Amino acid sequence: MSVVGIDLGFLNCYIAVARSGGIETIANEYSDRCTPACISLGSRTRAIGNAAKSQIVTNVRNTIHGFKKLHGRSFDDPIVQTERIRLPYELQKMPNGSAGVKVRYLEEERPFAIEQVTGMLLAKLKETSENALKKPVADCVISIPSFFTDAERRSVMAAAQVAGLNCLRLMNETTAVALAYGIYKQDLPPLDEKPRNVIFIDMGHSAYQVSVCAFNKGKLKVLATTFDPYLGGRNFDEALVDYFCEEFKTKYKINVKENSRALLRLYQECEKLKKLMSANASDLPLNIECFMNDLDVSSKMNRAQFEQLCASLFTRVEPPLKAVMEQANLQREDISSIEIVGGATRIPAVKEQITKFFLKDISTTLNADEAVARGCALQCAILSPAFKVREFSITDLVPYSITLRWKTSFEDGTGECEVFCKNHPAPFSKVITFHKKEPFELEAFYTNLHEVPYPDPRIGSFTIQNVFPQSDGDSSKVKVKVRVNIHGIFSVASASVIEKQNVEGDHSDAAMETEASFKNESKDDVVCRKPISAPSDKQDRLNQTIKKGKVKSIDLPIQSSLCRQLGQDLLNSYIENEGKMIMQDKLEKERNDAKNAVEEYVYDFRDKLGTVYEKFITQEDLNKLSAILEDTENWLYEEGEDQPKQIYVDKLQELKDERYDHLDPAEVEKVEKYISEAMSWLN
Ligand code: ATP
Ligand code: K
Ligand code: MG
Repeated sequence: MSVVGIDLGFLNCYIAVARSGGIETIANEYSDRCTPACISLGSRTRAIGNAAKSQIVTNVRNTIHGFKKLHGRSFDDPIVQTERIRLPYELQKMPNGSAGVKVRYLEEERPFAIEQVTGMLLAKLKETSENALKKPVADCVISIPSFFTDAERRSVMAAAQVAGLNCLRLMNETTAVALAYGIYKQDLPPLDEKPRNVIFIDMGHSAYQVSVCAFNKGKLKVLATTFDPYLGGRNFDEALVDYFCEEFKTKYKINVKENSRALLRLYQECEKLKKLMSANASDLPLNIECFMNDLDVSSKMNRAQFEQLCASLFTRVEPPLKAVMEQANLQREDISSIEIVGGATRIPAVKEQITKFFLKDISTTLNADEAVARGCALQCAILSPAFKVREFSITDLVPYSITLRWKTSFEDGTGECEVFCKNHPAPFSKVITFHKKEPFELEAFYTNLHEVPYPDPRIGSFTIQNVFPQSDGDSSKVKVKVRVNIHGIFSVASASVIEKQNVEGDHSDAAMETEASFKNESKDDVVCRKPISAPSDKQDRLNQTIKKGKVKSIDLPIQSSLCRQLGQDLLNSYIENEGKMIMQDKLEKERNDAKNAVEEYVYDFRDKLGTVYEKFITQEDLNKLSAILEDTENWLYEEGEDQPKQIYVDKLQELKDERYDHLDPAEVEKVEKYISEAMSWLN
């Protein structure tokens, strides 16, 4: 059992793990705790994370980044089309209509679905955590924005599967932060007292999220969440880029936007400048050498100018703050603390907007970069039976209200029922009772599309099968369980028919058909120590019969058709392909290592010939060996530049054999022993 939390950021990913009793954020092979959400495809191998980031400017069209918003969307989705304009690599419509990327990989033009792209990134993060924990990792908790719809959530779940991860929970980013804040707090009010209300604010690279949570001893409840899904650090970068592009047009007569490489460099420099301006209000320089047409460009900016330039962006900070207070029905004085995380909250003007609204100082006690990952790892620890952690109950919420619609047999009408209102506690199950004589279909959709940052209200349709009239011709009473699960995903989880054993039926049942009555079943799985598996169709198809006095309940099969759902076959092919690519990367790495070994041997041997071997080698042997080394070196740059691994392995062996052919093995051994002892002494 592994305990791993992953902050899957638009720009930056972080991993936290449970190790030696505590939660810690871990570093990758570059000793960096931040892994860039970036993948670079090459002719032989993939680079993921830091290695890929350095290729953004050099391998422009095959380096993928900024893809978090493509999940669960069709290629024609307006958001996908907006993102597409910004991206320096090509997007492509996949055969199922969803958005994918088109890049060159292994000397071939290749499409990758978004689940594959995020799958690659997650596989890298998995590997990093395996290296840190020194054991295989599967179980984890992954963060997502609280505003993600079902299609987006399911797409991230699929990506986790592609990476070989078992995601125990998709956790809303601000909820993860709330858990990281609350779990160690010793002074939370007792259960029977007024809770402590805390505001959590996360502004990352691509989005801005706010939530308000109520804390009591051992529990947290999310009261409301609000967001601007299109406001983040990148908008400020864009404002700077636009400004300098205009300036350079007149100053240098260059059109930066026509040159994707120059544009990417300008983005990088503007991001740096933006960060510097957070710490420094005076004029700061922007210098880029050999920018375009061998031209060096330079300019400057100060914080006041920046704030003026981004004035319209800063006005977007307040509305979600106002909305969250309204939704939770709270006043400023009800708020104990305001906690901010996410890189872009470091911008002074963003902080000012928040302080101005709450008339209160903001707290920066949480680690702005790592709190999301830490919260996810804590949640993973709570869910893991193998790990002992303080009991802490987390109640999240349903971000958008959900309605069910079905056909009624009367006047060709339709019935409708809002099953979850906005901000309803989640995870949660409810049972709705229908009176039906035949199989029926339930359509689930978002009630108020204008609240949802997604173009399609449909969630999915669910057909309740095997429904027949009672033996007396009456409608059957069908109980349908709907739920929003631990990932925040809606489903019709199960259905059963109540069969009357005696015939003295209630004849008014038929008249009730249009009305579905429902009851709240349970706030299920809020504190759970076992991973909850999503309800499988197989389970639903088990026609289990439970005899209960005079009635028996028979489970009914449900056929679900979810919007933008990845089919199992496609998912399997992605899983298989990821395995192949991992193998290809591994083979390529081994090949490279074998080649490097030859190169190193040549240098090391030459070095020793001139020093330690000199005393016991004849001039003739020395000349021969030097020639061999020179030949090998030349070979490495020419014919041997690009050979299969075995060729290098053989080459290395040849060199080793030559050494013993021309040198006294006993002497060589003595020298090697002496060197290794000296090295260990130095260490
Ligand atoms: P998202 O949450 O949207 O998925 P993310 O989690 O990858 O994105 P973060 O790592 O929280 O994003 O934040 C990255 C953003 O914060 C970048 O735009 C970066 O430039 C910005 N940022 C980081 N440090 C500073 C700073 N000192 N001043 C201004 N901006 C900063
Ligand atoms: K992040
Ligand atoms: Mg983030």
